[in-house]
Amino acid sequence: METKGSTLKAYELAREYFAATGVDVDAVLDKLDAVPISMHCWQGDDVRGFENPDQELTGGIQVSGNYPGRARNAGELRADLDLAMSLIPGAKRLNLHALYLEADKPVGRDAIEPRHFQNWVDWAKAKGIGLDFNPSCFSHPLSADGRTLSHPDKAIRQFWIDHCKASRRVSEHFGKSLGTPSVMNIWIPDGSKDFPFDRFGPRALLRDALDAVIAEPISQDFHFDAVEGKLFGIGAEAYTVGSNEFYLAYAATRKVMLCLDAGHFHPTEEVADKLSAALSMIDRVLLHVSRPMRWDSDHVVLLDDPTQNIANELVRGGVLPRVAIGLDFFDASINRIAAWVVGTRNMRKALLRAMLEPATALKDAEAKGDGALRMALFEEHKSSPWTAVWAQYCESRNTPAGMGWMDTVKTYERTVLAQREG
Ligand code: RNT
Ligand code: ZN
Repeated sequence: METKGSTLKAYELAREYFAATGVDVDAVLDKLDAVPISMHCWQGDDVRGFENPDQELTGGIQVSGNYPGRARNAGELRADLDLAMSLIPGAKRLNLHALYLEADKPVGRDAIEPRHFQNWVDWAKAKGIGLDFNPSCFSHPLSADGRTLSHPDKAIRQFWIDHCKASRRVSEHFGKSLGTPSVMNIWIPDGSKDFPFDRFGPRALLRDALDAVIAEPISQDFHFDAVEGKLFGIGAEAYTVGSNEFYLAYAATRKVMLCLDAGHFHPTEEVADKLSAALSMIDRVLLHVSRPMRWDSDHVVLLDDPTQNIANELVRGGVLPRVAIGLDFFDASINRIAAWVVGTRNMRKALLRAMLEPATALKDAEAKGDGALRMALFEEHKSSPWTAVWAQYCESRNTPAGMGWMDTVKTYERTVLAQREG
């Protein structure tokens, strides 16, 4: 795609504007482009996967909507991802769940192997992107009690331990095959609807189960373990075994990554403030960038304050090398590819705006205790010509700036997605 003359002109003016605040825009764009964002496969098919088409989604998470065009198999999902990724500038990864295996006959979750994901690895290799992974501890008969790694029955607990161990081998294989470590995130739905008598017992079981899962060392050249806490789930309102405090302490003592999902806290809490807290003592964090709305933790990411605040912290704190950016939303009420494109582009827009901040002036104002100046600088930055930089960035990376990408999605909807009914 040629950069349009008007885009270039606006960019040059913007570059001057930012240069005057001490920001080198060309350098920013190179830096921005290299930050990987891990897109989650599960937006494309409503978290169903290919293990068992009849298995309903469980685990206290819910997808609402039945917009036509859901990907029904791995081929369709990869085609949809190809399209979405072509409309999103910058480095990307794909985050897979164990549910997205491809096998001729049913495979127990405790028996999944790297070969069941080889098509994904080949696809990722051809695209030059990395893969991340997740054991799937939900949507399964053995998770029906609402307990997995903390299940009181030793045999069921062991099944989920074995699933997580098998998942680590898949994750390691991703890292070895693609030359970039896979981040494997463990999220479990364990909890209870009403007040439990015993809150200690299940957490002791979970701690020991996780210790068993990560017992075998795997090189960080290939694989990282991450653990994701949560405040509550649907049907698990009173108690979540894997709460944020539980995993914060777990990650700090076991030296694994802490996963912070933007939708997993009390409504007025923001993940942005937790980054500097966690990263003061923990080496690495995984983000699930998402948007909570009432009871739902997984609306499509907007360019809203919570998202911007996260990006600001990553850039201001210089912690991008220690934070893996993943997305976690699922909306089945709109075109699913558009959901990916909007959410992923928004995360990158937020990073761009953060990188364009007048950091020197802000630091200076803060050091001098000049609160009014700091506030004015923050506010001025909101109406800075960052959109001109974004447009030039998109066009220089062969992705449409502005609304241009929507035509492509609409055409694909008409010619491909609409044929998928039935
Ligand atoms: C659930 C967690 C978890 C899942 C995905 C499918 O509340 O956020 O990350 O959304 O693993
Ligand atoms: Zn999540």
